Amino acid sequence: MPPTSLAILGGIPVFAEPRHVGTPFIPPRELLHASLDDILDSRWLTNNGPFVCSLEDLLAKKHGVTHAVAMCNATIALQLLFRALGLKGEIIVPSFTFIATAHAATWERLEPRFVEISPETHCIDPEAAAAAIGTNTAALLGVNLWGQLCDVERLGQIANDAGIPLILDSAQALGCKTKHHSSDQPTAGGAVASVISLHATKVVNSLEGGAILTNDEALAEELRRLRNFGFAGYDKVVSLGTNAKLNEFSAAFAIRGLECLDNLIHHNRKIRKMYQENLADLPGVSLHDPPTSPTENHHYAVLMINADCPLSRDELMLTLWAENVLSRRYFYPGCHRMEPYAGHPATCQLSLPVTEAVAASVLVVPASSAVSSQDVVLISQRIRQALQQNGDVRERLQATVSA
Ligand code: T4K
Repeated sequence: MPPTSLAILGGIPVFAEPRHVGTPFIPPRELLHASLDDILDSRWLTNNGPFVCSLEDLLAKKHGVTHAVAMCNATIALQLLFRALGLKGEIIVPSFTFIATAHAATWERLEPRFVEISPETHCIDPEAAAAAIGTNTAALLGVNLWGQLCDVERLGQIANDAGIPLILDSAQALGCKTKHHSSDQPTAGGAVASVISLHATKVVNSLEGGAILTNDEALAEELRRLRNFGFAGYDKVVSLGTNAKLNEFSAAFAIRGLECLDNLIHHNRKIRKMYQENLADLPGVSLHDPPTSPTENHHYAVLMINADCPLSRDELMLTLWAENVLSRRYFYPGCHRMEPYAGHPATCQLSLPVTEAVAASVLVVPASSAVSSQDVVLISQRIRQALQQNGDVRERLQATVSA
């Protein structure tokens, strides 16, 4: 059957309901209901309850570390980690990341020093990080973007040589493995700790949530105190803590999700492969698939739209939005181009050409458990059609802008 007209040109959107990049995974409802009954029966709702403890055990085993400290979200987890490590001064971070990475540091009065990424992986460029280390550098923060690991081995060497800790923002990287280990090891490369997110949009979620993974027992103990007002016993407060606890239902939700993780990753891999095959012959469109990335959670399907594409990245995005395909230009325009960093004297003149080029080319398309093979076929068809009818599409978009 010939495809119907593009929605931007007056046709009917290919989907009646929006298709998102990260629609949450909902574990089997009967299992969630059973967990909820257990929680209600026990009347233990939060404060390090049995589900939180089980989740921590599962996450620690899954990632090959001795401690997982559950938190209310990954942003606060990063903040508490910086605080527990007593960091002061600058922290080296890639600019191409979700803004929470930089904001968490700034909330803790650290100054993010933004550095370049590798164009192949989109993760922090280790040599750029090494070049940025100075006397005021407190830590090196690698971000495991798109569910893949950054070059943790090289970053670990650099941090070690400089005598500073390597920290990993693994918010997107739950379940990822290094090429050197058969078990999951996000703290590889000597990282002192790694922070995962369990936000609704992640491969497995706890509605809101996160966890810090570490092999450092003293650090884990301090993090447990910091997330609970600084309590070290019933009446004993030993430090300036806050409330960063995860509740029991969130923990149960994540446990049920983790039971499905292998299937989810299998599904994600299939979806990404389908995008790759369906879009292979289109000019200027490719799936980001770095060769250095042996195992991932494949949670994001990231298209690179370059100058050979008959439509710009933004034109293609708007065309897809009209189809109810809510593709995203993560992490445009880069943290250094967002406030408060863009207006900050230390950052306002900063030029990061690779970051800016990547941020101008990335288009993340719907993937994850809520996207079916048939969805990928339809989305790919619409992309193909949009490129074929690029003249009409551009004309319509320009008319919309000037109206
Ligand atoms: N570091 C990195 C590298 C990160 O990527 C993130 C988070 C963090 C740190 C901080 O972790 P958390 O503190 O959040 O634990 C989303 C997520 O909100 C954010 O967690 C994630 N990274 C980021 C990459 O994406 P937005 O604002 O772009 O999208 P959002 O939340 O509006 O959701 C995306 C789509 O999913 C929506 O368009 C609708 C759909 N959706 C969303 C929610 C929340 C649903 O269908 N149901 C839902 O419940 O940030």
